[in-house]
Amino acid sequence: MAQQLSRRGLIKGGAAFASMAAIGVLEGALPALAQGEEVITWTDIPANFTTAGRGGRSLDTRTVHKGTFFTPTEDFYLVQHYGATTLDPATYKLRITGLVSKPIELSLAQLRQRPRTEVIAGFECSGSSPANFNRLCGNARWAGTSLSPLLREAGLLPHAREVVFFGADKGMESVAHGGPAQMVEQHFGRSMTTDDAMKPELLLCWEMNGAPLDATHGAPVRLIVPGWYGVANVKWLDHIHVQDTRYVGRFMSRDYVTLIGQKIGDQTIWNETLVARIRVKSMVSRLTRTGTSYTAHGFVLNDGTPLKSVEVRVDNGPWQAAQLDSANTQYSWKLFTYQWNNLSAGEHTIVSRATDANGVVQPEESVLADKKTRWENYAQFTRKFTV
Ligand SMILES: Nc1nc2c(c(=O)[nH]1)N[C@H]1C(S)=C(S)[C@@H](COP(=O)(O)O)O[C@H]1N2
Ligand SMILES: [Mo]
Repeated sequence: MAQQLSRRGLIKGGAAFASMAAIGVLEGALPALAQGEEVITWTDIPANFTTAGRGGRSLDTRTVHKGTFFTPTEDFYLVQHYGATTLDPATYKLRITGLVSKPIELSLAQLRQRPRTEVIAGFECSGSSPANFNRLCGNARWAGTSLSPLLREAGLLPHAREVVFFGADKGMESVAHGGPAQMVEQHFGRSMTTDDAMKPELLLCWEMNGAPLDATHGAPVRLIVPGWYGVANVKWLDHIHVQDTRYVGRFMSRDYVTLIGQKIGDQTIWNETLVARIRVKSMVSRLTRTGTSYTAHGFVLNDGTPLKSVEVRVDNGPWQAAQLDSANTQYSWKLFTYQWNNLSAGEHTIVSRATDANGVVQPEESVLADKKTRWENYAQFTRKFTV
């Protein structure tokens, strides 16, 4: 089964992940442990599972979350379909074109003069899955300027329906719409409705975790769409185009589409939907022990809907309430901990599930059995460890 993204498409299976060029997570310093506290190693990840990353970066195969609220920038995973692009900040221009009353072109300096806003947002690549130990996610503080006032200044025309965000990165794509396949060079592009694009939380971002955005994360400017999967957060953003029809580029129609069988009465419909807002997902990411006291640390990613509960279950015991961290914000990942005492020597399992205020419960893996595509792996993730 195809499991991951590569620079040009899919790489098959876990072993090939080792040669993957598109994604890197750097092993960073562990946060200080309390006196007598030790980290328990997961046994669900093979000890010899190693991956090489781009530019000498290496993937941390054991943890996606080392206990800090913000993912250090050098630990933040990377995905780029056409490779990383370097743009010259001195000549950079952001253009807004299409169905607007006043097209806009701004230099980086002009953009940076606009009111500064910050948002804490966590996101996950929708290709993150148990096959890669769900590591393709992170949480950061992003700063830049709000998108909606700029779109308002450009003046969306009454028949504007769709806002397309193009990156400067591009690649050759095979296009066969009712004729022989042709190779066409295309920019990375993603879109959303004008209503979604006008939401106040969207950010034209030039700063990550208090430092200038780096080239791998989309410098000089990327889009941040809090509450949406990684793919919506267009890096190297240099062109926003407004139109009256849906944009159906590769990353909106061929990739990043979820096909799942849905039972409606006695019928199953095969619904294909766009990867957009993050479906509520939690995972236990770190386990520590102090004497006979154990603490599970984990996080929830979702679309910003308030959470009703996060629960943790050890072995096949009852679901127990976890504690949410006070640092959590609407669009951050939501850290949680669960503490308990005593475990018999041997193998154990631990799993978490989150429920949002609308009553949406993170499903068991079996519920997603009829999902035929590899995106949006939000099932409960059972971890294994030995004491
Ligand atoms: N221009 C551009 N933006 C992009 C991509 C890309 O290939 N090109 N990849 C997307 C995907 S699939 C993900 S998951 C996120 C990853 O963001 P990060 O590399 O900063 O973690 O960027 C998104 N933005
Ligand atoms: Mo992604």
